[in-house]
Amino acid sequence: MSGRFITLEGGEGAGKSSNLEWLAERLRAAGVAVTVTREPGGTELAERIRAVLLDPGPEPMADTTELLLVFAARAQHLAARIRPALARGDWVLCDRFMDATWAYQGAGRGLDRDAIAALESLVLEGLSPDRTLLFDVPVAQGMARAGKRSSPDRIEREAVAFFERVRQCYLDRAAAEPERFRVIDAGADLEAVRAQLETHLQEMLRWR
Ligand code: Z5A
Repeated sequence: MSGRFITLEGGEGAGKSSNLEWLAERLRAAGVAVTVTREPGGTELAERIRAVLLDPGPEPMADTTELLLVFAARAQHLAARIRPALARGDWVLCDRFMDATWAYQGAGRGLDRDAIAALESLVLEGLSPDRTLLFDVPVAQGMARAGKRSSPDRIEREAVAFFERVRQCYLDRAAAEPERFRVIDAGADLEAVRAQLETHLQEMLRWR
């Protein structure tokens, strides 16, 4: 695969979506072919799985169902969108990926690590992002930002302690893989966040 795989991660209201298109435009301006996508979702079928995952619905979703749906959406996304884009040389910018599963289903829900690792191996077949930009924001600040929007989805309804575990897991993963992760102080204002992103962008452009 000749492309590059860049993922954006972080908790609620960290600013991933607000900066995804900005990052894509900066890369395009530098002459890079970019595919912008997200998880769960990114293809027509995977977006339908996303809708099921996030719908609060009348029936409580079992944690294992949630885990399998996340991976079902990811398998489709990899096959139909991510791998073809990487094969043609695109840089893929993806709003959330595998680290989110470790953070939300692993740390948040407390699901079995061996089960997650087995599914990761089955679905990813060794693929790993070249770079992960972790938008780190204190939970209360992120929730306050996200809370200004429409009604919360099924996962957004979780308690603060759940999101604290999610944040800590992300930070632990970043500390364990410093060559892949770049941590952004996402609690800063948008201008300051973009100044940090610009530094990381220039570093990535040196890959070419
Ligand atoms: N999920 C999972 O459980 N397991 C998995 O494996 C995967 C996902 C892949 C959907 O993700 C859910 O799927 C997610 C985890 C789960 N659920 N939760 N919770 P999503 O990415 O679609 O949902 P999200 O993380 O909740 O998105 P978000 O809250 O929109 O976060 P964001 O994209 O990082 O934030 P934003 O939309 O860019 O910004 C939020 C608001 O803050 C908005 O009004 C902005 O204008 C404002 N904002 C952004 N940056 C700033 C700064 N710097 N200053 C001030 N205000 C700002």
